[in-house]
Amino acid sequence: MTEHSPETLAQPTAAFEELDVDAPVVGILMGSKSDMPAMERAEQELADRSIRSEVRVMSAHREPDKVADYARNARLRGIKVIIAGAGLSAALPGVVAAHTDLPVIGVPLTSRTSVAGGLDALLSIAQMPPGVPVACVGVDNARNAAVLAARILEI
Ligand code: RP5
Repeated sequence: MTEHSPETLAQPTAAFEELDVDAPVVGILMGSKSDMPAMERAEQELADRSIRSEVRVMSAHREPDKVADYARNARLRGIKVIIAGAGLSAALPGVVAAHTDLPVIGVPLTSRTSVAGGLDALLSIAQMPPGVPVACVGVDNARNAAVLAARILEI
């Protein structure tokens, strides 16, 4: 019979206690607070499917270190898919994909000074170089990003 000291028994118990069953599996990012109305549709679609998500505002251009930290830590925190919406020169999804190998879904957004109805953001997200993929949904179509995330998760 194997003998267990109180110390060895305590280790698995402590590890189990650290598991957070409510931890989000999808990260929803956006470059500005002004993107929130469009991106809330992704959060709603995921909630309707009982998929846990978290919402964060961070700009690839204005807060590059914050974006890199989030992307690098996402997998360890239990995130499985990242949805990133941005307008104008929409670098956020690509920068996130540069710092993680999790699937990243980009949402090109229109904003007050968009060019050609969001074509600027659409091309910024879709035209990633080979080896650093970002999935791209339609302009302002955050709901489709959530549906695609659900399919990736097979939920
Ligand atoms: C992008 O610039 C954001 O994603 C947003 O769509 C756009 C405008 O941002 P604000 O000027 O409203 O902060 O970075």
